[in-house]
Amino acid sequence: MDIQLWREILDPYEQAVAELLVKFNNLKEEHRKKNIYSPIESVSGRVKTVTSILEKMQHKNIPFERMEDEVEDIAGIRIICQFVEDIEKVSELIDMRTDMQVFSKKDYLTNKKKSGYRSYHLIVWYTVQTVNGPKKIQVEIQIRTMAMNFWATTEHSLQYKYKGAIPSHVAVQLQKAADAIFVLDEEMSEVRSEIMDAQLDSQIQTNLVKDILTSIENMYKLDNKREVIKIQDEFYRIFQTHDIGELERFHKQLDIIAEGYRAQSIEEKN
Ligand code: 0O2
Repeated sequence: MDIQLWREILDPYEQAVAELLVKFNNLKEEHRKKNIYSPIESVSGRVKTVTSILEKMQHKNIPFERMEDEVEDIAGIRIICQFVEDIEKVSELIDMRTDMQVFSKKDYLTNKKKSGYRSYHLIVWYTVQTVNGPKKIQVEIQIRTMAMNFWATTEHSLQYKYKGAIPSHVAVQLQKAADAIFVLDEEMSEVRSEIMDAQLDSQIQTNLVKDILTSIENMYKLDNKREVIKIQDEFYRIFQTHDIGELERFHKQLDIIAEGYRAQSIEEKN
């Protein structure tokens, strides 16, 4: 096989990863804009390297003609969550989608791997549009918490270092670390609602401040500059009180004032 053929095979997988990154980041962004807690903390993706594909084929005795059917993770998306509970939520969001079809699930949360690995894997069908028409490919979506990801990333590097034969004393240490990660995730779950509330408050404040400043800027463009400077000073005063309720009231008042400014400006133009 020559290099050109590999590129041709892998191109649709590159495309799928790029598209899915945009889609999952949009999903996260949509939550943020609507002031809803996002179960997605971050998303990354990769196309498996040729070396890694060949190693897997060799390890599992997969003939070349079966590669695209049997190497399920040529395209891989990793979704990182803050809490274990978010993993199920993300999985439900994926189940609801019509642009990908889940056809297999691997639950390494309830059944952790011998290595200590914990994660939730979905294999989905995803169709990319290519110059040769639509191509349906498999994508592996790994969903795990930040803590699980920390463990998996570290262990993966060690697997690479020891070429899959991690010495037993290191494996024992990794098992202990995996147990500690499990406890950490459980403890974080206990303060989940408190953390979520704090994050939502901060998100609401960020969106409010952005809206208020846009309003002030728009009013400034419509003249009455001295008045608008007074409004801005009032905003800074309220901002310093750290009172979201006050900020919300100010935002509502500002909407009414801005509406008045707009009406006045239309009248003046006519
Ligand atoms: P890379 O470099 O991430 O591409 P199976 O025969 O079903 O047990 P299979 O087909 O590899 O094995 O599927 P599985 O177990 O769902 O694993 C797919 C991917 O999950 C792996 O891809 C890893 O990314 C991750 N994974 C699975 N087990 C472990 C583990 O013990 N430790 C770590 N760190 N990651 C794991 P690749 O091809 O191994 O690697």
